[in-house]
Amino acid sequence: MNKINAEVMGAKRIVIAGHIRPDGDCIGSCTALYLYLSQNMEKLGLEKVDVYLEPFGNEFRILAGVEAIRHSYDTEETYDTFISLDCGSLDRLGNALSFYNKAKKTINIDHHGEPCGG
Ligand SMILES: [Mn+2]
Repeated sequence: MNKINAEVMGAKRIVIAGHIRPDGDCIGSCTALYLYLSQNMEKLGLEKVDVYLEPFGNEFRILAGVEAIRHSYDTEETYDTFISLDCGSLDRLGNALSFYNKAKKTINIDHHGEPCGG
């Protein structure tokens, strides 16, 4: 978490996104980071934190924080810092690519060694 704190230093508006057709590790990692950041906004100096993913099955609704996930992409919105989780390549960001393109800083946290389908 110290690494995360250092990386988001100076960020005001953060958007979190994962890969298209999100699966459990994508949804779980996005909600975990969202919960951490949104619960420490004052400490981290943040003004806004949003998380976007494509729609997913109800079986994932048991995960903490899923209610915060936005499915309707407001592409007019801009964020200074973009964080992608569980997404090995830009072509798997889907509609979140517009946030990536407009962000001043982009951070990728992923367990895939190279772009793949997991
Ligand atoms: Mn995945």
